[in-house]
Amino acid sequence: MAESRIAVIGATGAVGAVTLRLLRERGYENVRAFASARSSGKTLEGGIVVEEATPEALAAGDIDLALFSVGTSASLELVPHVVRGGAVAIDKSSAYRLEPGIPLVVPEVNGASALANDGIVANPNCCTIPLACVLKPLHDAAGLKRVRVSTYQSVSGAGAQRMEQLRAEPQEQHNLAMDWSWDGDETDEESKIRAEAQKILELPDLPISATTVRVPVLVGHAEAVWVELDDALTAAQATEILSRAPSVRVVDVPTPGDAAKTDQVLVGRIRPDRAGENGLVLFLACDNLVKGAALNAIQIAELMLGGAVSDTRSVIRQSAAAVPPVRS
Ligand code: 2RA
Repeated sequence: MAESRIAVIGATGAVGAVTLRLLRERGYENVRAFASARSSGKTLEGGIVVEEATPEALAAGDIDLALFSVGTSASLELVPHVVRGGAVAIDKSSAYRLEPGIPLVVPEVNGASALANDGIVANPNCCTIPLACVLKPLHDAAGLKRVRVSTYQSVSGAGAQRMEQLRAEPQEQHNLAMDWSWDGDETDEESKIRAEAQKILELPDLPISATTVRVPVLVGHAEAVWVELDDALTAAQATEILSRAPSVRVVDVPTPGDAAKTDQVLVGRIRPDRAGENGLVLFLACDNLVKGAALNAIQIAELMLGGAVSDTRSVIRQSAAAVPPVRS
């Protein structure tokens, strides 16, 4: 596993830096860092020198797994080139998440789907990942009928620069924000959470309504979640189910501060929803840079490295010509 040739693209961003740290901690040695021309030549922690992420460099054929944490337009431009070079791309942007035939993967929920890829696996939104980890075991136990979610998202979700801005900002100026693009009368973050959760859970008709809010917290996204179930579950039963769920830890009061730098989704405040039938309310918190982004990508990579990397790569070679077209 350690000899696999791994590239981190977007290495100088908030998620890229965490990806490199986690790869180092997990013993990967053959790791390269790519970023824009502006950061090329910079030496990062661990002594890795940043290379420029050009189409030619990525297509050179000396990368097995490419972990992308760049914006959507950069992913659309660069991912096809690394795939052309024979690598599997695990992409954190929203470029490919909802493309039919491209797996959108939370390993604890639908990990097997990662192996059926044509060279691209999409890494979900940082709110969708913890939500899916919590919804899946509840669905398996009692059937999900309806989900409502309200998020409290830290500024690190908007990038390293926004973290610096928050650090420099006078406390009196701290405020909430809804700093996403509009998708009709929702933010695109709200519509992403719905569409991605439906795809990952393979429940295309599950009604999901989200309200997304940015809060003046550096790291860690939190979510209040209201679920309506087909069959009744008591809060105690739900607690028991969630305490056995992979990557989930039940605590009394989940907070971003407690979730920061941990690998798990913290879930708590599990109680009946007094406003609904067969309803439960819960609160979760997760490090959006770790399980919400970098760790989830590495876990997807490890599914391939531990499973069928040779099968996967042969699928890639056969289908290199079928890489989705670059959208402008
Ligand atoms: C956010 N979901 O927190 C995004 C991460 N890019 O805004």
